[in-house]
Amino acid sequence: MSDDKQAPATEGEKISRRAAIKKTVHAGLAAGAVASMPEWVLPALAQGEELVPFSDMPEDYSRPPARPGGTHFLDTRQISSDSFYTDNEDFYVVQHYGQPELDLSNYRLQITGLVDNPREYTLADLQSMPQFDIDAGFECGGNRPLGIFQGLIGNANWRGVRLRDILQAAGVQPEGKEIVFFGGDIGVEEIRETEVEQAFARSLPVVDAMRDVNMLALEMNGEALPQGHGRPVRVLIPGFYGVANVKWLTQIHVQDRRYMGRFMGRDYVTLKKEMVGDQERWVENSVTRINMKSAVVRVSRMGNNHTITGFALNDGTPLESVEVKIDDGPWQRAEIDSRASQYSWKLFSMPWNNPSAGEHTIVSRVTDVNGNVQPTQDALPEKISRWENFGQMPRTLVIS
Ligand SMILES: Nc1nc2c(c(=O)[nH]1)N[C@H]1C(S)=C(S)[C@@H](COP(=O)(O)O)O[C@H]1N2
Ligand SMILES: [Mo]
Repeated sequence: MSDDKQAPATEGEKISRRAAIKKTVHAGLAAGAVASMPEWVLPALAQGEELVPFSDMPEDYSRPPARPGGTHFLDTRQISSDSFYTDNEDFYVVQHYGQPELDLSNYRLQITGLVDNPREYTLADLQSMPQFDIDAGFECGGNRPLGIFQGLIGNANWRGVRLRDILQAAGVQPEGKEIVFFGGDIGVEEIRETEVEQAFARSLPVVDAMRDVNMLALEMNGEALPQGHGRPVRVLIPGFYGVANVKWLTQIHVQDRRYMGRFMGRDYVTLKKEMVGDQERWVENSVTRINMKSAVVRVSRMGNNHTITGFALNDGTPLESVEVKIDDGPWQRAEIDSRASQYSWKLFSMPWNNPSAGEHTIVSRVTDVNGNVQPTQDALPEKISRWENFGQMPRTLVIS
């Protein structure tokens, strides 16, 4: 998957990669599904396939298309075996200070701080370096069932430069402990009754930053990174919540202490009860690695054969199983889509034949190879935070 040290793609190779990825993205669109409706109102359906509505979802639930400069949620009923790669136009969009338009011809990525060789890269410099690609899915740390049905999630094929190559070329000095990534988006924060300009920024300890899967991404699903997703360069830290993936990257700074900006130190911080040694304490932690989760997002039918579909996502720890439970029945193993890889989302599906009429509750749970099982909502650690919602999420529907 991560084709090491490959030469930059030729234009021809780029076009065929793009075509191959697009083909899998669009294969599931039924021709003229419901002619009078805009395409985004209803999820893609195969010939003869019908969506079974969830009764926990408003009947007219829909997500408008992504608007320039705005935010966007995926309608997770769109997630089917045909949408392993989320369309660039439909991949969720979140940012906190608006979307800066960087001038590509004058773009510079600065490497500063505790390094032997501070330097700047133009876009052409980055494009001429060895590239690799990786399938990675991620969600916003604020993703949740309530109201948005897990819509802050997506999965894509990313291509770019290995972050480690950049850090090694810079020569991180022994005192360098923390790598800070600054975006070109600037907001005004009120800190102690003082208004100060702040760039969006996140940081990683050097050991985390040096993982070989970390990327400065230039392409998403075979296309130049779209404006809303950080054009021309974003950070991609596979296995971490979306907040780690700094868009519109302009500076990488190495320092000898923790970075304490809003999105590391105050926001995207979870307060939860934890054992610290033998003491139970309330602990605040920055949102980092994705907590293992799964959710059912779609039930469809062809005649009386139903299919339950969902996703699992985690920090890259290999999974043992995804199971689905219908009402008070047994946990049944679902099939995990064969395109799943370590950091991609894992789509799962399970046939549900001849269900009885009436209301049903469906829930999934994922288990990793270390025996960790996705907990029910009730079994989650006590937490005061809107971040990191990974408990089991039952869905309800009515079979008529
Ligand atoms: N520069 C910058 N990068 C950012 C953000 C931001 O506000 N500014 N938001 C982060 C958050 S909170 C998320 S969830 C992801 C969303 O990435 P996407 O819009 O490509 O899905 O971007 C991250 N990167
Ligand atoms: Mo986020």
